[in-house]
Amino acid sequence: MEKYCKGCGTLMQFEHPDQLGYSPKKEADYCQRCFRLTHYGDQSLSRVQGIDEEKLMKQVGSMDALIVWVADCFDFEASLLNQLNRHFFHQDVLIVATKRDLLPETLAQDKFERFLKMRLKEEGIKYVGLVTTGLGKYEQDEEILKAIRTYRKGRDVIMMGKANAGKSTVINSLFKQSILTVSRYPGTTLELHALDFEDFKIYDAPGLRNESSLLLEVDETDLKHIVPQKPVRPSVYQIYEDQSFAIGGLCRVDVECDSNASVVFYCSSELNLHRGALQKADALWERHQGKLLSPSLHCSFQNMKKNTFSMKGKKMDIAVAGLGWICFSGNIKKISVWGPQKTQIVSRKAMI
Ligand SMILES: Nc1nc2c(ncn2[C@@H]2O[C@H](COP(=O)(O)OP(=O)(O)OP(=O)(O)O)[C@@H](O)[C@H]2O)c(=O)[nH]1
Ligand SMILES: [Mg+2]
Repeated sequence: MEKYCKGCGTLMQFEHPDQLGYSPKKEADYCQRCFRLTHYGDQSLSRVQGIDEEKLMKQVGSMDALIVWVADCFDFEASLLNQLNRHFFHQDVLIVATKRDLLPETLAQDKFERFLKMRLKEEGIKYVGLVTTGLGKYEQDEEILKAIRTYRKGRDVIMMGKANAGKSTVINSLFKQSILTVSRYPGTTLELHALDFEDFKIYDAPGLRNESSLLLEVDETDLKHIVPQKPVRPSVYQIYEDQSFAIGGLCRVDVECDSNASVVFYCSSELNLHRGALQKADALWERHQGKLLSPSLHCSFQNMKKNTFSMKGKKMDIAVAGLGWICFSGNIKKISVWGPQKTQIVSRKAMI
C-alpha cells in the first residue's frame, strides 16, 4: 500500500536513500528528510528540486474549496501572486498574513491592517477576509479558525502561498501540535496533502517558488543571516549629502539629496550596513564585494541591476524581495537601488 509522509506529503519509499520520500523504516510516518529537518535543521536537504507548479495550480483550481492565501508580512510584496484571483477564479480567498512578530512592536495593529488592505487593493486582490498572525503574542489561531469557519461554507480548505510563507506553521497552530514539517528554508512541503480537521479537510500545499526573491541569489549557508528570526530593529541614518549604503554585499542603495533626509533600514539585524560617499561607491563595490561587503550575491557588482526611483509622497518604502525594506523621507532627489537582475524591487507607501 502506498504511504505518504505526514510531514511533507511526499510518497514514501524504502529503497533509495538519495531520493525524496526515503525512510529506512517501513513503519515510519515521516520520511528521513522531514526527520532530519525537524531534529537537526539539516539545510542541505531542504531546498527542493522544484515542484510541478502548473499541475498544482490546475489541481487546486479545480477543487471546490476555500483558498487561504498565506503571505509573509515581512516580505509582503513578494508573497503575493500576480493576478491572484485569476488563478482561483471560482474560489473565495481568505488572506492570512504571517510573521507579524518580525515587524517592530511599535507598529500599531490598526495602522498595519490599514496598510495591508491598501496594498491588497492596489494589487487588485479580492478577498473575503484578512487575519494577521505571528509567533508569541501575535498568534491568532482562534481568529484564523473563526474566519475559516465563517468563509468555508461547507467546503474544504487549502493553504496556498509562496514557499516559506508559513503555511505549514499555520496548520500546525490550528491542530495545536507539530504534525507538519516546517523549516526556515523554502521548499519544505513537497505535495498537496489533506489532513482531517473537524468535519472538513485542510490541505497543506507546497509553496510556489519565489522567482523574484533575492534569497535565490545567495549561498544557502548565508540564508540564516539574511532571513530574520527576531523582530527587525530599524537602523536609522540622517544624511545631508549624497550617500551610498551597502546592505552586506547584497544590495546597494544610493541616495541623492539636497539637504536633510532620513533613510531607515528594516532588514535582518545580522546584516552589516556600510555607509559612505556616493562618489566612492563604485570603487568600494568593485574592490570589496564578497570581502568587506558580505554576505555576497552569486552575481558580481557589474551584473547587478540598478532600479531608479523618485520620491512619492513625504515618506516612501522601497521593498527588496527576500531582504526587507528601506523607508525614505526628507529632501531626496533620486534613489537608486541595486540588486540581482531578477529580484523584485518596488516602491510603496511607507508601512511605518
Ligand atoms: N517569526 C516567525 N516565523 C514564522 C512564522 N510562521 C512561520 N515562521 C517560520 O517560517 C519558516 C517557514 O515556515 P513553514 O511553515 O515551513 O513555511 P511554508 O509556507 O509551509 O513553507 P514551504 O513548505 O517551503 O512552502 C519556519 O522557519 C517557521 O518557523 C511566524 O509567524 N513568525
Ligand atoms: Mg510547508
